[in-house]
Amino acid sequence: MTVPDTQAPPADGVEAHFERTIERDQRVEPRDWMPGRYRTTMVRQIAQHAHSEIIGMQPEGAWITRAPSLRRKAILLAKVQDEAGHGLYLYSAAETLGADRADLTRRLISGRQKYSSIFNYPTTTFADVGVIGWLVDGAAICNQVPLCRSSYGPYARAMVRICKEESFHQRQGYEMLMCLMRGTPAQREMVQDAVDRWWWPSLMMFGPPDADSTHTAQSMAWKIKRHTNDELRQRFVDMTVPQARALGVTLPDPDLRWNEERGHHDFGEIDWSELKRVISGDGPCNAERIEVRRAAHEDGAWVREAAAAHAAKQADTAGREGMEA
Ligand code: FAQ
Repeated sequence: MTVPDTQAPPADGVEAHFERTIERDQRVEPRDWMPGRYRTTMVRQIAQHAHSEIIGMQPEGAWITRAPSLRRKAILLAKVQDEAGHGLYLYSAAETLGADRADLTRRLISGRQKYSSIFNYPTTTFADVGVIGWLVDGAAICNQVPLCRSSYGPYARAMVRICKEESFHQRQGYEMLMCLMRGTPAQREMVQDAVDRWWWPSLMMFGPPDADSTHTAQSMAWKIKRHTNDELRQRFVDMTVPQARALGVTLPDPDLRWNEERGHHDFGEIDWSELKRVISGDGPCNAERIEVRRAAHEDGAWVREAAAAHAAKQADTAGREGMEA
């Protein structure tokens, strides 16, 4: 692991200062002392999040050349480009913790670091692009708005801008689906089919149930996470049901109903074995996603080499000018 966990033991009071920062809801900043496990946890979560944004460009990106109009193509290009931008903010946030970006990329393409399960499903029709905007960005917003108050400063700040853009993405997805639902019966069927395929994987984005979540308790204590996986999943269901009704689609869950007593929707059992399978590399598109990422990385080697050569030349020239002055 390249994450430096080798800081000298904290001088008296430094650990107490960290605890107080958390307790008072202040931000931990890159130069502050932090426990090695806090640093490792932050790098793990931020790197997985960055990888998700970058791999997440692929399912929708596959439709850029096949978008049904110039307007839809321009919107989709901008969205996919935003996702690349989110990945870059997040890799930069990971670097503030001492992580090395090249190393994170190696970990992703060698399967040693995870990315969100949701991006291992195929996009078989253009309606999938709308449903990703509505459900996947919708779930991402639910999960990420509380992360704007995460205890690690650079991550929390990156999340503010990311959430603004994700909200816009969610609206464009919903708008596209509205448009399709006002179209032909075949277009409405296409939307319903996409909803049927993406609903359950979207619920899995929030992670395993609380009882099986390895990191939630510690991440909540450190105020990295502000809500548990199940709390956020419930919030997403409650938020999405009325939107589905307005859209005129049926969510594929016969057990989904309002529970007056709880003040929430009840919903059916999630197939956790599917989430485990997809996380462990055996989803419908895992191999393809990694292969595409690996090829893009290898194809980009000349750009990295040229940029490094240019930087070295600039430094050399600046050094010589400095000596002559
Ligand atoms: N997929 O103990 P927990 C997006 C792993 S961005 C894969 O509950 P934690 C934007 C977890 O890492 C979507 N792995 O873990 C977009 C851990 O493994 P580890 C990404 C999963 O961290 C939209 C193990 O299982 N968002 O959509 C998943 O407390 C449209 C145990 O789990 C983020 O990354 C999963 N679904 O909670 C882009 C948000 N769930 O590391 C393009 C930030 C769990 O021990 C198009 N991350 N795992 O080997 C988080 O909020 C948290 O990390 C959770 C997981 C909630 C994802």
